[in-house]
Amino acid sequence: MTPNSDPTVQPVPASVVRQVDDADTTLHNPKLAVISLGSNLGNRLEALQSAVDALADTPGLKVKSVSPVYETIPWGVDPASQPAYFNAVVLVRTTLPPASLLERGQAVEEALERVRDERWAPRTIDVDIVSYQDVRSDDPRLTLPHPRAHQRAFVLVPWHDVDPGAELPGRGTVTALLDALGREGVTPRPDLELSLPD
Ligand code: PH2
Ligand code: MG
Ligand code: MG
Repeated sequence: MTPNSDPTVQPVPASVVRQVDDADTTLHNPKLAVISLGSNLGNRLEALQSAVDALADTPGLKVKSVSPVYETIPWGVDPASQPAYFNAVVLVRTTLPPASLLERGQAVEEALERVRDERWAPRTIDVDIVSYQDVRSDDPRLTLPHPRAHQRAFVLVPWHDVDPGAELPGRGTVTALLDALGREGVTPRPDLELSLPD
């Protein structure tokens, strides 16, 4: 007997189906994570957008906001030795635990043909977890929050744009960190924009 030939089984109205679909994509008790994106090889804007799109396409994750794009001087290396970066920050809500979010970020890097070279070598894309809710962890595979985020204007400036009241767990407010650090080497690129997939 097919389900429809059973007189006790009523067809489900389309409006209810839609509600169920919506419910399926609504995350239960999601955590807020802050992700930094960087690129200084190839088509930098395209790489950042592809990373945003891939993150948005992750089950159990919703992209909440995407920051403006900044052109930034390479940090931690001789700035003359590398092309300038494009950086942005993405806020996400996710039910993925930190380790799974890290794995997803690495999968996105691999999909965008990131070559793992020496430390801080130029890269097509870098996907870093800056913070995950208020979690603090010194697990060497994933230190939370990111151990250098407080020193990096290329992280703090775009983060402040999308969440002016943000706090870096254990380090204070992003506003105070930015006041101490300054915005040197971080130039807005209002001519460029990342889109938030719907
Ligand atoms: N990432 C690094 C090292 N230095 N400098 C800038 N401006 N932007 C980055 O994303 C960046 C960096 C290591 O991941
Ligand atoms: Mg990095
Ligand atoms: Mg990284």
